[in-house]
Amino acid sequence: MTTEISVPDIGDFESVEIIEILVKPGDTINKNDTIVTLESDKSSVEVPSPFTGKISSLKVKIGDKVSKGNVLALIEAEETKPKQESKEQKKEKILPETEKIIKQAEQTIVQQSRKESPKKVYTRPNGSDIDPIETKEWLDSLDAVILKDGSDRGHYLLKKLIDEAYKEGSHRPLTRVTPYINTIPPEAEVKSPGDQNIERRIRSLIRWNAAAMVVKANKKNPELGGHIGTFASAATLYDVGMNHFWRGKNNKFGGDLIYFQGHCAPGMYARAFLEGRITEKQIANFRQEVDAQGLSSYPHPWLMPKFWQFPIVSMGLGSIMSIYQARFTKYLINRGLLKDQGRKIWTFLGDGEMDEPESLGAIGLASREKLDNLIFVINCNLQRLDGPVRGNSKIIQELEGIFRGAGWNVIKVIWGSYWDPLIAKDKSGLLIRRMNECVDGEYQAFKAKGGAYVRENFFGKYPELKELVSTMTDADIWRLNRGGHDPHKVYAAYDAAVKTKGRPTVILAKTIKGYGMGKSGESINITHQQKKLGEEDLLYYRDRFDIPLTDKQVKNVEFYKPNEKSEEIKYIKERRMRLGGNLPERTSYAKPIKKPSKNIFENMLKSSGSHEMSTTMVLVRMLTNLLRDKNISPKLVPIIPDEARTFGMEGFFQKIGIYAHEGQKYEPVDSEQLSFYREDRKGQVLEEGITEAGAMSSWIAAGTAYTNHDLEMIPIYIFYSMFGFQRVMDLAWAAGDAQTRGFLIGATSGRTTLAGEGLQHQDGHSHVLASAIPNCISYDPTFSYELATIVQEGLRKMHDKQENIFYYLTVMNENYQHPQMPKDCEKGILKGMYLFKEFNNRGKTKIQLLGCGTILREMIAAGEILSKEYNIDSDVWSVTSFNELRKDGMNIERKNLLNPGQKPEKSYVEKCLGKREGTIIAASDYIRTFVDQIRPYISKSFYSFGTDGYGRSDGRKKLRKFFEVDKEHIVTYALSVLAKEQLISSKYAERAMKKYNIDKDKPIPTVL
Ligand SMILES: Cc1ncc(C[n+]2csc(CCOP(=O)(O)OP(=O)(O)O)c2C)c(N)n1
Ligand SMILES: [Mg+2]
Repeated sequence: MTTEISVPDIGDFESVEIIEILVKPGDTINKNDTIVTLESDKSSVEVPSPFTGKISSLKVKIGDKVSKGNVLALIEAEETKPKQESKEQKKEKILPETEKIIKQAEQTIVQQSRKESPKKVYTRPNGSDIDPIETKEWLDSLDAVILKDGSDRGHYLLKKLIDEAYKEGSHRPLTRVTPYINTIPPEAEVKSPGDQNIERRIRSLIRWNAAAMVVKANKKNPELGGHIGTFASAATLYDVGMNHFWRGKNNKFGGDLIYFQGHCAPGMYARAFLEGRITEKQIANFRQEVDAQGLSSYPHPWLMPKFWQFPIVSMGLGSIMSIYQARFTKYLINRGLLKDQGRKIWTFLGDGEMDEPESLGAIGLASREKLDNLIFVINCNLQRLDGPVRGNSKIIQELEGIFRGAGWNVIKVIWGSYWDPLIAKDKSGLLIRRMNECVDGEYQAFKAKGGAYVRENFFGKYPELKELVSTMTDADIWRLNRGGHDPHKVYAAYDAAVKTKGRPTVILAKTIKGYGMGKSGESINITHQQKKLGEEDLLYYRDRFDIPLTDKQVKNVEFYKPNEKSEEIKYIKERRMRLGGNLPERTSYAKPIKKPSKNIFENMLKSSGSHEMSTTMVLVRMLTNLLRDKNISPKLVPIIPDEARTFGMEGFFQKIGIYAHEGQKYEPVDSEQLSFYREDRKGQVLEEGITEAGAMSSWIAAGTAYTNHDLEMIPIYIFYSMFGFQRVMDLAWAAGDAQTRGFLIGATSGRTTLAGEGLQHQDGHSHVLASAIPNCISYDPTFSYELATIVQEGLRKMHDKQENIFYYLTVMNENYQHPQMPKDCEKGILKGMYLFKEFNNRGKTKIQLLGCGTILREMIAAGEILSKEYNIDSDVWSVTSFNELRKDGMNIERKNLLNPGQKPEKSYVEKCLGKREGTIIAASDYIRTFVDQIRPYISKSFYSFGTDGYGRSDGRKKLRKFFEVDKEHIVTYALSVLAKEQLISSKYAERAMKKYNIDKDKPIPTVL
C-alpha cells in the first residue's frame, strides 16, 4: 500500500530547510530509519520513517523548506499503523493506575471527613514524660513484637504509628537520627573470617612504615611535609577492605574502584611496600618525585600512572566524582556495553571534608538513581586541620540525618567491641543518654586526656554510670575502643554495605585522629599537621604497635618488612590473590575505537554557500553524522546540563534517548513532537540537569572508562562557556591528572558573541583558564572546516594514538556563511594558525591581521576596508589556537636558550610571520592576555585587542564597538599603528575616528 511520509510535529518551527536526504527511490528501509535531516538556525533534527517498506518516490530536494504536514516521500509500506492508535493504547495503560491513585486518595478524604475531630492533648513543651506507666506499656508491647516477629516488624509498626499521628495532626517530623550507638547490634554482626592476630600485626607494620616515611622525608628536608595522623586514624578501615572486600581487576573481573582519601596515601604505599609492589628506595623517597624515584604526595595518576586511579586530594571532589562514577557504571551496564559483575565503588572521605559543597551536593542523585554499587566510608575522627569538625555537636549524627534524609542506607560504627558488655548492662538507657548528650569537643578531649579523665568526666556525670565502670581500671576505661578501630565492627559494617540493595550506603566510622601517636599527636588539635615525631614519640609508637625494631633502628627511622616467607607477608599476598589482584593499580586493556570514515566530515569542508549557520550547528551536524558511524556511535556520550535546546541538540532526545535508569514512567507532555523528551533505560544522552560539577564528573567518568572499565568512550560535554572552567576548574585540573580523554565544548562563547545575556554570561577568559592545564588542547575555530579538522584530529590522537589529552573547543551561536576549506591549511589549523586571505597589490603599506572565533570575521572585513578605502594591504591569519602557538613558542625558545651555540630554531609563529611585511594586529573575543601569549615569540611590533572588562547585554554590533573589536575599531587602530610606525600620516586615523564615531574620551572598558 502506498503511503505518504510527511513532516511530523517538529515543535516550534515553520519552514525549515532540508539539508540532507538519506534515501532514494527504490531503497528498502526500516521503520525509524532517517529520511531527511532538517535544520533551522537553532536546531537540527532527523526525520525518521514511521513505516517499513520501499521508497517509491521523493517529494522534496535538498534546500527545500518544509513545515509540519508537508509530504517528504511516498513509501510502499509493509504495514501502516496510524501513530495515534498506539498513543491511545499507551494512554489506556496509564489511566487505570492513575485512577487507582485518585480513588485511594478520595477514599482517604472521605474517611477523614467522616471522623469526628478528637479532643487533642498537646505534649508539654519540655518533652517530659507525662505518663511513665503508659510509656512502659508501649515499650513492652514493642519489645514483645520484636521478640516475636523481629525488628523489621517493629519498624513497620512504628512507621504506621508515625503516619497515623501525622494524619491526626502531629506536625513533628519523623526524626532521621537514631541514638548515638552502632546501627548494627552485636548479635547481628557478621564475623570476619580473618586471622585477627596476623591482621593486627600487618596493620601495625603498615602503620609504622606509613609514619616512618613521613618522618624520614622530613628529617631529610623539612620542606617536604606529609600527614601521619589521618592514616593513623583510618588504618583499620583500609585494612579490613584490603584483606576481605575489595576485589582487584583481572582478566575475568573489572575490579572494585576505590577512591582513597588523598592524604592517606602513605598508608597505601606502606601496604604496597609489604606486598612487594613498591621498593624501600621508593618509600624512602616519599614526596621526592623530581628524580623519578620517589612517591607522589597524594594520589596522582599523572605522576604514578600504573598505581593511582583517582586523583582526589582536593576535598570534596572524591565524593562527587565517585557518585558519578557509580552512576556511569550503571549507565554502561544499562546500555549493554558492560557486564554487570556487581562491582562496587568505595569512597573514603574525611568528616571535615563533608563541609565542601561538592561532598554533599550530589548525594541526592546517588539515592535517586538507586546506586547500590556505591559505598561511602566517612572517617569521623571528629577533627579537621585546625580543630574539631563540630565541637558543639556531633558530626556523625548530623551526617546521619543528612544522608538518611537523602535516602541512603546509613551504618554508624561508633563503639568498639569493648563497649558491648557495658551497653548490654545499661538497662535504664542512661549510658546511651550520656553518649547522646556528649558533644564532639568532649569526645576529642576524652581520647587526649586518658582513662581517669574519662571516668570522671564521662561516666562520672551520673553515679549509676560511675558504678557501671567501678570494677574497671583507668587502663581498662582507656581501652574502650571506637568502632572505626575495631576490625570486627568494621567488617560487619562492610559486609552489610556490600549486601545492601537498591540504595547507596554510607558508613560513618568513629575514630581517633592520630591513633597511637600518644602525647605528640593523639586526638589533639595539632594532630593533622604533625609530621615530625621525636625519638621518644617514635619509641612510644613502636611499643604501642609492637614493631620488632631496636632502639637504634627506631632512631634511624628504619622501615620494617618481614621476610618473604613470614606469616605476615604470605598472608597479605594471599589475601590479595584471593581478591583477584592488586589495589590500587591502574591499567588499560581497552580496544581503540576505529577512526571514523572521512566522509563523515566531508560536508563540513565545503562552502555553506549562501546558507548561514553557527559553529554550534556545525558541531551538531557533525555529531549527527558521527552517530551514523557504527564504530563511533555507541561510544559517544553527549553530556548536556539542561541546555540541549539552547544548543539545538534536542534532536538527540528522540534519536538516542536520554538515559534514565527507570525508563520513562510517564507520557511526556511533548510526546506528539518529533524531538519529544524521550527518557530510556538504554538512553545515551546524559541530561544532567543544572549541575556543572556533576556533568564534569560524568565527563571524567566517561573519559577515564578506558582504564576504569577497559572501554574507550568519547564524552562530549557541552556547556555555556562561561560556566565551564570558571565554575569547575578544580575538576578540570583533576581530569587532566586522571588522564581523561574527551571533548569539552564551550558553547555560546566569546564576550561579544553571546549578545544579550550580559555580565555573568559573557565569557572572555575560558581559553586563558584552559591554557593552564598542560594536557588540555584548546581551539577557538571560526569556520566549519576548521572545527571538522580539529575534531577529526582529536579522535585520531585520543583514540588511534591513545594520547592522554583532552580538547576544549569553543563554538558560537552567531550565524554566518562558511567558506570552502582553503588548500593546504590542515597542518596550520592544528598547529594554531594559517594564512586565510591576502589583500595584495593595492598599496605599498602592509599589515598583518590575526583573529580567531567570530572576531576573525571582523579582521577579514577590516582587511577589506583597509584595502579598498586606504590602499593598505594585509595578510589575514586565522589563529585557531593562541594557546597551542604559545606552547610551541615556549618550547622553541627554551630549546634555543639551552643550545646557545647552535643556529636558533624558529617558533611556528615566527615561521608564519617572520618574513611577512608589516606590524601585527591581533584580536579575539577574549581578554588580551589570551592573544598576548604569542607576543614573546615574534620579532615584530605587536598590538593586541580584546574584550577586557565586564560584559553587558546588548546586540553584537554594539558590544563589539564597546569592546573595540569591531571592524571599524580594527581599521582605526590599524591606521593609528601605521602612523605610529611612521608609515602613513596620522590624519587617516583621526578621520576614521570621526567617520566611525569613535569617542576618544570613552574610558577603557575595564573600568566601566
Ligand atoms: C579543597 C581543599 N581545601 C583544603 C585542603 C587542605 N586540607 C587537607 S587535609 C585537610 C583537613 C581534612 O580534615 P578531614 O576531612 O576531617 O580529614 P582527616 O584528615 O581528619 O581524616 C585540609 C583542610 C584540601 N586538601 N583541599
Ligand atoms: Mg577528620
